[in-house]
Amino acid sequence: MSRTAASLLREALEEVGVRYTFGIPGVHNTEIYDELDKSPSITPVLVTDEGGGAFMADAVSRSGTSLGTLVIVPAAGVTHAASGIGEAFLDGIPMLVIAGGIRRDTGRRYQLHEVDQHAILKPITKGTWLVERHADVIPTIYEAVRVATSGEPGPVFVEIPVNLQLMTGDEGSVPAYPGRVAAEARCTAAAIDEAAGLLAAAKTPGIYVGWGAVDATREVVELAERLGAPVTTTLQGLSAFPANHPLHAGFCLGRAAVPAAENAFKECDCLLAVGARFGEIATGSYGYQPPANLIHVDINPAVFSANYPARVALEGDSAAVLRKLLGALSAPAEGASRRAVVAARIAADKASYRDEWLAHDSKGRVNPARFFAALRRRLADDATVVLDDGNHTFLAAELLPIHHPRGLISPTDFNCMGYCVPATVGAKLARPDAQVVGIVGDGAFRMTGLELATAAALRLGVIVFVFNDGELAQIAQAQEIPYNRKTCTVLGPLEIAGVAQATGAVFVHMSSDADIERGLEQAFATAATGRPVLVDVAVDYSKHTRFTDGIVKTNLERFDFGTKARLVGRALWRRVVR
Ligand SMILES: Cc1ncc(C[n+]2csc(CCOP(=O)(O)OP(=O)(O)O)c2C)c(N)n1
Ligand SMILES: [Mg+2]
Repeated sequence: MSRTAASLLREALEEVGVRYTFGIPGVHNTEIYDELDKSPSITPVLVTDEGGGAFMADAVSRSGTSLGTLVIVPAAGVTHAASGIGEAFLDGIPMLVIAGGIRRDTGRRYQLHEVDQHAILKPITKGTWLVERHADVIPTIYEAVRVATSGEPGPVFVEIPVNLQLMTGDEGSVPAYPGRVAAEARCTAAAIDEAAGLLAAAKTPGIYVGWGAVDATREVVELAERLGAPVTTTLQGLSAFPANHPLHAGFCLGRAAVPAAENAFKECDCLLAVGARFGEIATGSYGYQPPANLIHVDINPAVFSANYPARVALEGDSAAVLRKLLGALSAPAEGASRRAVVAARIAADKASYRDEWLAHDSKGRVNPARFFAALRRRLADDATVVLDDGNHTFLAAELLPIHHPRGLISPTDFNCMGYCVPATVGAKLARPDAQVVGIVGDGAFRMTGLELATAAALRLGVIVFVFNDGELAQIAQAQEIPYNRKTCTVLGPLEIAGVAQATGAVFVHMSSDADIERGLEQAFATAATGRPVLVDVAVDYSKHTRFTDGIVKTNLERFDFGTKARLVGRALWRRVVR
């Protein structure tokens, strides 16, 4: 049959199960948009900026309900979207990026949007394809989706030249969609036995989980309970273990961790890491040294021994590998007693850290611990919390317990500010019946806050809390000790109420602790009516997170004597001359 590439693309996207596409039409993709308009199962979403669109697609994928997909214009759409594509790439999130392409049939040069898009996207995608014939459209999309979703997931890019979209051509023999690649354990039985032996013999075993364990929560809980082992998480993996489980110690490892996690892992003699890469943020700037008995489970073998040597490396899907491990590991005799001791210590450490925060004088502003405690009481267990990048990220990581797998999403290793507001849109589209709240710094809010207009147009009842401290705090705090001045980290004024009015969001203000309950009540009640809510939170940032203090110390210590002396000397001198 003779069909346009746009119609073939629509068929492929429907087969793959795409629910939403994000982007902006242009002359190179209006044929695709016209096809999507006819689709019974796909809704094309008009975004404010393709960068926001990419964060929305990322959040759809992180929600786990369908594959986040972009349909954008070449060149300018691609470069705008690149921040979100990069985030998905470093965070291991599947994403299908489709852009129109210039005409390949005219021989003309200097066409509109004529750049090598593949060269731009190569370092931040798992693969790129240029479709050259109508018959290749469907097989190319199926192959791109296979690559995006298998192994460690990531974004893929397909360019469809506009001449193929406009004109018909032979569709060839259309293959059936093969479906998702089955998750499996690729490790040997001997390696499983070795790991089970190490865990059974350990006196103080511990478990460290990342985003790669987010679909293996049941297995991790079973293992932790059997071993009586504490569980700590990476930033991206905060939701991979329920924070209301007694063995949940908290965020991070080492001195950048919350006290419960730092203490629970201080004497760990065998660490089981699942779906985590020991990256910079997840280790508090490499401030933690794992024990020699490190068992590392990951679907991507490249992560093994990249930063710390693994005694046993178990390749494969986390849940599949852990099921094998559970099969080989009988409960150690001391498991139950250890469990009680570990849980009691965690409970005591969590309570004293919380009390330390609640006792902190926020001088009339909103105390972060009080805010998060009140927010937690309003959230259902299966709510989605979306973070951005900044001090608020680590406050949430330390003070807001997450109860549900995929219940917290954050831009982690690409670390791209501007993620939160658009990602709340994507998360709410993906799970319309769930509560979706975003927490964003006032700096990051300026970057993509106008996507609230997209939320309003779609009648999405999301709540965005802006932590309004007037600074780029995460960096300003790191400037305090070495520089004793805040160069380019103090923000000019922004009337957040005006942004709410301009975008069609309902505005709520919280200026002190006294406003928290009333503000939350109003925000949740309004969001339930299908309107976005923008909450201006006059947050108090005068108390640092454990994470910030931990990484500052770790990094200062690591400098050689000469550098340390120069930095300390400069800081002291500035204190004198000020
Ligand atoms: C696109 C981008 N630009 C700059 C940074 C560096 N950076 C990391 S955190 C941060 C501060 C963010 O400020 P804000 O959004 O106000 O959050 P806060 O730290 O105040 O909670 C900055 C500038 C980044 N991660 N991403
Ligand atoms: Mg700020």
